[in-house]
Amino acid sequence: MDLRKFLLGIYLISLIFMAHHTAKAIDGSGLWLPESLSASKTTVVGGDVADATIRLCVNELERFSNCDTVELRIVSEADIHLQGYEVREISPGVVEISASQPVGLLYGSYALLRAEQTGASKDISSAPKIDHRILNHWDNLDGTIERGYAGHSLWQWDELPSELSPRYEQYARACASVGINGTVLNNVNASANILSDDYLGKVAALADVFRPYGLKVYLSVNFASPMLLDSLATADPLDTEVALWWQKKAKEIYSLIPDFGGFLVKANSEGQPGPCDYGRSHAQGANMLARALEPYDGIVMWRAFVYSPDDADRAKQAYNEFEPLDGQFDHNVIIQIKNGPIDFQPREPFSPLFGAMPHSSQMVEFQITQEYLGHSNHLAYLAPMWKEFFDYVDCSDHKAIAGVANIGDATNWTGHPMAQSNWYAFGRLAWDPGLSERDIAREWLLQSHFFTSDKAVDQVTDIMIESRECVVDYMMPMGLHHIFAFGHHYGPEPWCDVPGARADWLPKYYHRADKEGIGFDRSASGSNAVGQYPENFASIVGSIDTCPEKFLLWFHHVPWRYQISDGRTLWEALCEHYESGLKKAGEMADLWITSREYIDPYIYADVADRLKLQERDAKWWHDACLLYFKEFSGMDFPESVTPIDHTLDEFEAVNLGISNYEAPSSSLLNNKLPYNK
Ligand code: BDP
Repeated sequence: MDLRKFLLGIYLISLIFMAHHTAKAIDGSGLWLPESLSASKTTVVGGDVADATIRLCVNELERFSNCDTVELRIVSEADIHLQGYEVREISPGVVEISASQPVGLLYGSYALLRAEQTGASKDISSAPKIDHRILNHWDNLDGTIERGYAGHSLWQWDELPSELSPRYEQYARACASVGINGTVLNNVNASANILSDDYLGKVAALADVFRPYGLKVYLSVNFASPMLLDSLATADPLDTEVALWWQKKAKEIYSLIPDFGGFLVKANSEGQPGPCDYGRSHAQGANMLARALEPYDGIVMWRAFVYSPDDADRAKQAYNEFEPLDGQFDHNVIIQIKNGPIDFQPREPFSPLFGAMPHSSQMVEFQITQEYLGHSNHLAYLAPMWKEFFDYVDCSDHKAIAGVANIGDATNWTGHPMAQSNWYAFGRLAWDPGLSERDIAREWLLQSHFFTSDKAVDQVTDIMIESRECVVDYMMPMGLHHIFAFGHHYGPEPWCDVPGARADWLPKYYHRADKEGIGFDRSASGSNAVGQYPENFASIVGSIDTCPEKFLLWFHHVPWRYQISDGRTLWEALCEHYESGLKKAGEMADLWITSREYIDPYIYADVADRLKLQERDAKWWHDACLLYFKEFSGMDFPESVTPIDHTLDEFEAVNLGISNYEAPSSSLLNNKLPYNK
């Protein structure tokens, strides 16, 4: 061949390769997964080379590890915990990974790749602290995602089962790389259709893609499915026909998906059907389903997110309803409890149900999607929030843990590029709640393809670590909660009144601002929600004088002139928190700018724009809330407060008019907010 043509060919191929490589590096589609190819040789020792999971290990290691040789070894269960692994560098360039199951080898392989990418030691021995580490997708069958801010659902129901998007496998790979081993595919506000023959075939196709990655499929089910799908007269859990219907359904599911994980159920909550419709208890409902799944080792995750409009304090209701049922649940039922007693607020104390049902299995549900933390517009690294929960609640005897996913079909998966870190951190903490939020942030930063130099790592780690407290400060400091705009939960509306709406869906129910003070009195002389907590916690938060500032307005109605321990009045302290949130949001944006040279230009620009928007939203929260609360406090702003150039009326007139599955665009916000006008 003509040498010039040959060289031109090579040149073109390398251009294509570079373009491809660069494109992947900047659009966020590659997540934290390794991308640079290497040429290691992998030897399989003592494992079944035909096993699909072992084949995956070989494939990942041969493509991405920089070791000369990696030996994979299956050992006995007595030596290594079921899903655990041991990685040992036995001589320079030669690493051995041992596990008792193929999936352990897979986790060990990803641990080795992680160590290589982050420069950590290659001698690692690890086993998950919690068996089932599950993502909950609130995806509807029409492709929308409830509280999803990264586009539409990943699941292309119209194309399944015949067409399989390559993203399904990439999703499973990302999950497995951080140890996530379960996924609930559909919204807890479940359509009964997910259990139709048609949809089960589609679900089975996804399960087939996920299986080699150790990722089990679960489904959210509608408790009234027997009525909705097959016109049974009732869904009463004690009705024999109903129980039989579920048994047959379970048999059908397991014939298609032999390793199906089980059901997630939202019952008698926010209008969903459930056993209480027939005068039966949550335990009777859950057990009926659990017995249908029992022969196949399936589990039921039964949510404790229940509250009714007429009870005095919503924060007490899950406990009131579930604690008396302790001991009545079958062994394969796990009570799935949100981390806090209300609803995924930027800060809540832990739910008092944890630890209060010693004879029942419990699991925590976190929300990774930022329904209440600025959607995909705001940077909020959530590991510090989850660690705060683990500081109070010991999950070591929990069998499972769930996180409501922030994943959609957006090119970068999570909308905000930095929100990938929350998917990552959820997986890492689900594996080991003892890991530190800072270490996880650094790990993610070093593996994400956004940063062109390790120099960015320190600065951006600081941004991440501060970010959640920053959001708390500019939105709802000192224990304030749920003062969001109605419906979409973006932006402030402490004044919100919706005629006919349930009181417990409105901010005034929660902040209770009046001429005397602000906050919800949950002390012994108030709703006595503190009485549901263990004595060592209750005695501290129960008194206005010892309650930590971060929970003060959660547990107490505090007079505006109340002296906080350092001599400031409550009003001054509240103003300072809003001010500090605003300041921190500005600092995050500035720090990002100073890291510019170490950040991929596309990601740099995208995040810089979002940080600017976040800073303006922080000003919006600051201005609107301070003006509103000032009407009650009747006190002036301290001098430190950044001037507010707009009136409360202008903020009250803001109406974004968006649904519960979109983040407002910056042009919508520019248009609706009083700034720039
Ligand atoms: C709330 C959401 C709502 C969910 C509900 C739940 O606003 O969309 O359906 O929780 O968890 O946070 O069931």
